[in-house]
Amino acid sequence: MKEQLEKIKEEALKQIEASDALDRLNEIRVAYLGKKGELTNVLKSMKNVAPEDRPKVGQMVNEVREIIETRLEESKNSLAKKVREEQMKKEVIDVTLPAKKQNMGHSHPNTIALEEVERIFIGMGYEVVEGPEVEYDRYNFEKLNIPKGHPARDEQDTFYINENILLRSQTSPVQVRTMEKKKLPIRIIAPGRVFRSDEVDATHSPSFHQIEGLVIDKNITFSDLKGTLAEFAKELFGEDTKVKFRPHHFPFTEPSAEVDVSCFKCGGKGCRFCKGSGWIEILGCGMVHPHVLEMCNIDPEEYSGFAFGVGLERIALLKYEIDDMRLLYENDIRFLKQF
Ligand code: 2NL
Repeated sequence: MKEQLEKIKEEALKQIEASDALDRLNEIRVAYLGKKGELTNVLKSMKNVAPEDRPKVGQMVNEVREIIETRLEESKNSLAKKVREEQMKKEVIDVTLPAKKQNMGHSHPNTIALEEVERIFIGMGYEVVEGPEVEYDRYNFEKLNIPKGHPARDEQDTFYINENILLRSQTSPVQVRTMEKKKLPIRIIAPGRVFRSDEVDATHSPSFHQIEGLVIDKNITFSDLKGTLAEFAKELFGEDTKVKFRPHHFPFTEPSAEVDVSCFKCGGKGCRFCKGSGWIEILGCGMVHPHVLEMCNIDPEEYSGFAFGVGLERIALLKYEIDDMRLLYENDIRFLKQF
């Protein structure tokens, strides 16, 4: 009996020694100490032991059980410690590793151009004003000297919501609203989305952006308009930029002009960029028509003013030498990344 117990003990300890997983230790516990385990079997066979030897054998079984239990516990603890250490090693964070590069976006070229234009006019004391994209016919046309039946309505062939409400074809209604509030003098720019029934091509879109400017005060003359736009052109395209005012017609200004800037690519000699002319058209402008002032409750005898309108996309295309307006709306990352 003694040898048998000794053998069980040796065998159990050997297995414990060799085991390298908590699961395995549990198996050993069941195999030796469990209900159907080896030690329990020994106890069950006590009936074959002489009664006077039984206490001694019982004690020996208990000793073996204790030794196996102790060794199991020790092994369990050291295995758990090893597992924990390995886990700690695996999960260690190397704070000296270079960080992942953040993929930062940036402003759209339209926005960069808009902020540039705003910066220039804010520098000259202008305020930036915004207004609704859905407008009354009255503000978009009537009060700008474009009554029903006027040919200028066809040119700006507009999206109507109903007879009196439409998607604005220019940001002038923002200026009309500002004039109506009657806080003079006025020095504002009105940037925003406008709508015209144009087919999409390299230079047209049914929705684009405009920046209009308006100045109303006493003694404002065409010289003020020329000086202001000359300064704007210099800031936007470079110190050497010249401006040229060509007579034009708009219903809401009188006199009216279109403004060309000297080509910033060739300096005016003529190149592919300016199609050989040395000049690039950038905006329309004029002195606010007296009738427009009257319709906005401003006395044209006392006040005068000038106004202008620039296409934002046109500025962005010129400044960044983009040859197709559609690229500005497609939002292809490969294109946008370049600005
Ligand atoms: C263009 C250039 C322009 C204006 C816009 C304006 C606004 C008011 C009164 C008078 Cl409230 N004028 N805006 C003036 C001249 C030109 O835009 O090519 N437009 C079709």
